[in-house]
Amino acid sequence: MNAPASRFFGATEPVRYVGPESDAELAYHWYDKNRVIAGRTMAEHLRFAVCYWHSLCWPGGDPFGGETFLRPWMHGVDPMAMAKTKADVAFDLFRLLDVPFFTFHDVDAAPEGANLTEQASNVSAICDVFEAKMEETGLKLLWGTANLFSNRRYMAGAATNPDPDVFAYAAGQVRIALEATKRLGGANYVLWGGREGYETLLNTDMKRELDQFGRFLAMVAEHKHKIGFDGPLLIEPKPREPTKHQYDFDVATVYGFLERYDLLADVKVNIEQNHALLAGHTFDHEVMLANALGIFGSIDINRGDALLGWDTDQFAMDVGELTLVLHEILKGGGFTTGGMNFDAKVRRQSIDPDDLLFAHVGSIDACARALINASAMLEKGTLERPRAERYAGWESAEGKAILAGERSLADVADRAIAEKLDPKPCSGRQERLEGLVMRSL
Ligand code: XLS
Ligand code: NI
Ligand code: NI
Repeated sequence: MNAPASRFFGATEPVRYVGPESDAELAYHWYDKNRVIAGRTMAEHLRFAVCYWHSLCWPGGDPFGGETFLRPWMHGVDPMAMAKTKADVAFDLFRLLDVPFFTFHDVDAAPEGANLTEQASNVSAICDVFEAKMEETGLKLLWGTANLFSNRRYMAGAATNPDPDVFAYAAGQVRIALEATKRLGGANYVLWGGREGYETLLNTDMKRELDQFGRFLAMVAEHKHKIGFDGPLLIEPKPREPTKHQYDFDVATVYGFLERYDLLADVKVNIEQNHALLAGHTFDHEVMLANALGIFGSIDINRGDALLGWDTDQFAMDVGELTLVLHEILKGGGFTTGGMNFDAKVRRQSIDPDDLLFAHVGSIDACARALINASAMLEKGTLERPRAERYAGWESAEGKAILAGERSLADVADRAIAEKLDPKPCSGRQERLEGLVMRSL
């Protein structure tokens, strides 16, 4: 079983930190995992995870053409043997990248069962394999999840399906995946509702579907407590694709949903860059809002393409964007159970095995540079000082009294009259702030 893994990648030694001056190509120039920044090592801050699905399961197809990668473990006759070979290659990838975590869907890792009994036994067999490899390497699971969107039974949704039997099948799959995540010591459990939405309102009862979705999540939360899984459940907002409209549209929508169905104690969000863009937001907008609402959990790190309107899941390389995101994450106290999961895939022409290594290494370095920048910005107060100045009035006794509920509308209005208030507008200083950020990169 080990032979194919060691032969898949050209590189044999784990990628190492060489410093920014070095010309070595397959090396970390910024990610120095043991370097301490603001009290934590870079590895502890960034908590990188490699995902199974895009890196090990995606064949390189697009709507106009099929497989380009021809991964050896995807071409065989015995699905369990193929899954084991895939696990060998996966753990070799994790070793070469020297990252602390991985993530997977049930069906990425194990052959999909023809029924739930077979599903449970396949997942359990792969958990045996993972358990041994995790023990041997010290690798950890950032999160597990169930794929409730690829199989045709889920074409009209999983929890939001018009058929309660599909809801039940989804419950069965989530129970297996949640228990596997607990068994492997996973830090979180993710639910991305890829088909929890609609294609047309003509056949849709939205109120009913939302109630089903709320009930499903409440059942997952109940089960999480029942089995003693400590990590949070994470919903991954995305506005559309594959459906025309998904109920977990963006952070704001998810917050309203969690509040309505009384799920705020158990559920947070896993925010993804490309999903933020599809929702018409920036990545840092979604992180800032999740922090403001107290539901920030984790990050799926990738990027979209300015000219393509879908979830292209490219490797994130934009240090400027990542700096602003890490600035918000650090400001909120950093990751607790969450981390940065590479929900990203190489382009379909990147057919060399080592392209997978270069992709992760480049993006890891981009995140590391962003962390260094963001931490320095926070320390200097690059954005925090002007922000504090901008809102200084609210720190006055009167400002605080208004917010504390000690003034009525009439009180406030009367003061405006009595003091003949004539507030002077002040500059928003956008370009000045943009210059400060640019100089921090
Ligand atoms: C799809 C999602 C998916 C989730 C896990 O767009 O990003 O990959 O992260 O189901
Ligand atoms: Ni994702
Ligand atoms: Ni996505």
